[in-house]
Amino acid sequence: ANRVYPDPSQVREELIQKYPAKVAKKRAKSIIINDPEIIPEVQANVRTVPGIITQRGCSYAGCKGVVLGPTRDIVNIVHGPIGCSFYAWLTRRNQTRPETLLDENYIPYCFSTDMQEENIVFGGEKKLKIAIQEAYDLFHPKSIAIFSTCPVGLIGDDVHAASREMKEKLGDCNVFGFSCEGYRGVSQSAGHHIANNGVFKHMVGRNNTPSVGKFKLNLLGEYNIGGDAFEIERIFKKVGITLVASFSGNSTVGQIENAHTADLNVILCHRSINYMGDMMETKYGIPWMKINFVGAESTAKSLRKIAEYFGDEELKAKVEAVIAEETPKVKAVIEEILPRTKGKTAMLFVGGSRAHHYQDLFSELGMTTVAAGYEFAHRDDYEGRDVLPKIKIDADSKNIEELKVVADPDFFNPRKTEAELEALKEKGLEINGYSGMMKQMTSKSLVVDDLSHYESEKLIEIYKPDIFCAGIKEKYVVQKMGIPLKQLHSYDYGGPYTGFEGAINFYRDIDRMVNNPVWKLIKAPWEKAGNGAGLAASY
Ligand code: CFN
Ligand code: HCA
Repeated sequence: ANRVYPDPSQVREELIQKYPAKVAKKRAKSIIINDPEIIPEVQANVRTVPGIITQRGCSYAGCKGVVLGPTRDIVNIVHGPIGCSFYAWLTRRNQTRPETLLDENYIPYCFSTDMQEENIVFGGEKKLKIAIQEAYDLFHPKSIAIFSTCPVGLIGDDVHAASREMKEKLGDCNVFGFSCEGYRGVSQSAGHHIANNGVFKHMVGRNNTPSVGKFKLNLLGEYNIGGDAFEIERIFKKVGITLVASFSGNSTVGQIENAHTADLNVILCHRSINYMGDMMETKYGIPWMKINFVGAESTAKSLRKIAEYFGDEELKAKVEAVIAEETPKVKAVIEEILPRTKGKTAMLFVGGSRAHHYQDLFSELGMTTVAAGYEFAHRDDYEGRDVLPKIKIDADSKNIEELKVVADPDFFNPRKTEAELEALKEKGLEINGYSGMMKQMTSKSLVVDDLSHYESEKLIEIYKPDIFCAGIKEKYVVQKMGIPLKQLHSYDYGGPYTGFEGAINFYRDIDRMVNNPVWKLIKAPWEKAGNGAGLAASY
């Protein structure tokens, strides 16, 4: 446990020294030595230098896979070559639970127009319309969504016109398209934005049936990976909170169309869905607040924040009772595991929110995050929305059609007055504000945006962390270096990891990984004779 950490400025040098001068200069702006008091500026959401092996994915992934993918009763047709649909088929582990066997669930299916050279030359709209008709004839779904892949933008197929035409023709099916060509923007992040705009424009507000319940909210930025949403639903039910709609874990078209009848939006993954929170606030007067159900303490804190928002004594008492009931089980597992995990180190390089949120679970196990970063987050996710004076225009927004959202006089209903919001703020309940990753990380830890493959190998050689958290592309390379890798995207085969039960699952999985003797049987590259490990050798 008595580790000596390397000098972070030397590490930073080591990470960039092999790059050509121009690349090194650019990468240096994304490799930051943390200071939680000052919060230094991080370069984020900029183009990856071509040639660098990035962890990032594409805009289509962010739109189709991330935001729309988890809604079970939309037929999602991918307009493009078959690979784009095939490689996004069930890989994200977003689970769903139809209420009856007769309920629609298209998540297990893989729909594609299977674009060929002929369509590239002569256009693919005709084929797309035939595909929409075929899906309709086979399934009679409520909704069909069309997703553009790179070639669609290059040849100029108009998926929106095709969707409008087919919507008119079919009559009882909502058909809409997304211009989420993979190359748009700099990462998945652009796809989130495109998805938010489309869902808001084509789905939210279509069903005005008032929702029932005393405390009605929407859960935004939760995608039911490994069953996370099931655990959150269990807790909401226990405390008496009504979940009107989820964006979009375990969700249905009906929920999303009715979402504007809720009283509050709570946001878990701010990166992927903040646009929706803002647009719903402007049009319907529904305030949003950041919560976090990753980590037992964060879960308790978030429940208290929600109860405080509604200001109802009965709800507050219920929340306290549930926390009191659930916490001892969590504490007992921590007590058992802590002696084996305390003092160990972790690195987290994931997406746009988990590299921050999962640090809570590690600190509950007494583990320190020595380096972390997002693949595609923006400066506010690092520095905190409250730190930045004014959020800069997103680099990925340049390609995105911005919706002109205005208040709907029939539905605009400010759920809290200015004075009430002010009073909540005084209690430390920030509405529309939150802190980013850096405020929570220790001084001198490393924060690296859009980590490259090369940099990840260097970091591992230098720090030899006890666990590395990333995705499938990193997993086996890192494990061959003798370091266990936990996938924080798919959770490998595990989960749920949210809420109280989820925290327990996570502690047990991490204990099994970091204390597994198998890693000592592997010779890491730096342990092999004649394989100099650079800076690592001096620590
Ligand atoms: S489920 Fe979310 S939590 S939505 Fe986002 S930023 Fe991805 S798919 Mo992978 S696991 Fe990851 Fe986050 Fe939000 Fe997932 S950290 S990269 S686009 N993400
Ligand atoms: C995506 C989805 C992904 C990929 C995960 C990974 C996910 O970005 O396209 O790289 O292992 O969570 O499934 O982030």
